[in-house]
Amino acid sequence: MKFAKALASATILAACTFGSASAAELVVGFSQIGSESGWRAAETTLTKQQAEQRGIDLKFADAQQKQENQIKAIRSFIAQGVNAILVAPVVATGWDEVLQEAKDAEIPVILLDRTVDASDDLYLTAVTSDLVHEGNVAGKWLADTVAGKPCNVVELQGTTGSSPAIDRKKGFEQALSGHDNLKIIRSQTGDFTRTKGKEVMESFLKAEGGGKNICALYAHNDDMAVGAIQAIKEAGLKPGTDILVVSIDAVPDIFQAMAAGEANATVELTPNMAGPAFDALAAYLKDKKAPAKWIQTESKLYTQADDPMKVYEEKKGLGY
Ligand code: GZL
Repeated sequence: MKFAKALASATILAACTFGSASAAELVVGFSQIGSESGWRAAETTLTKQQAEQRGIDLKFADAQQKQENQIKAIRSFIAQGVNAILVAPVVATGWDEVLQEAKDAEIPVILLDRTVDASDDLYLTAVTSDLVHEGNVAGKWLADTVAGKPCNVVELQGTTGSSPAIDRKKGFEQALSGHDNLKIIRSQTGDFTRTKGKEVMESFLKAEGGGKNICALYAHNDDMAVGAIQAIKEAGLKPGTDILVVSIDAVPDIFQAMAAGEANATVELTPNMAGPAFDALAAYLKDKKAPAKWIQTESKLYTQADDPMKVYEEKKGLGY
């Protein structure tokens, strides 16, 4: 049965890959977390573009940041008999049962940009960056920048229980170990959003002498950093000089902040996770050869030295 189903999908795929108008389209369900950040919105835009270019009929479901909505969407995709399912899992736990249901229905699942604490035989592959490495790059940049001077750091964490929040924290702390001059004095989730990032930064500033006790902010994404920059300015301080700002994603707006001297560094995360995912799916449906369980995307450090306005212009068109 398995092979027959795969053969059917491969036939559909082969036809639509070669653009035969008569072939039914490959149907793929996409359970997206929501639109909590500029990066997330770009990932959605690019996934839809990639599907369109490949003649894939994409069934899109926005979970509004709720795992139960993602689980409902995956069950609906299974009931529709889609050929494959993409999931960007909002948190790392609680997926075993629904992923097993997809497996029992012989529908391959591909994880996008976040991982899950489940056996890897429950998904075809995961397309993500090395989230620990991203935190590491950010921490190393800060350690090199302060160069041994005492520096109290505040941290805006991503969504509680999500793999980026867990791993970016881990990588950052690894980079700080051995640098006793660097100390994380406050750490709290800003849920990857600008609004929450601003709110939590306001509370950090209030709690730390109006901010004079804070040397640097590490935010798990640029959107929280942009919100925090607003809070730092409203507290009468200069972000980027009074308080160094390092974050992750490399969305256009952080380059505008860098150009204004209000942010210092960001680690790039590509929003095009769907391209590698659809390529892996096509290969799998064609010859049943399972891809590696992890397709890793690049992480690149950008600082104020990298002509931020030029990068801003380049990125503006890429799905953001
Ligand atoms: C990381 C991704 C994160 C982005 C945020 O892989 O899941 O989710 O860094 C987004 O901008 O909210």
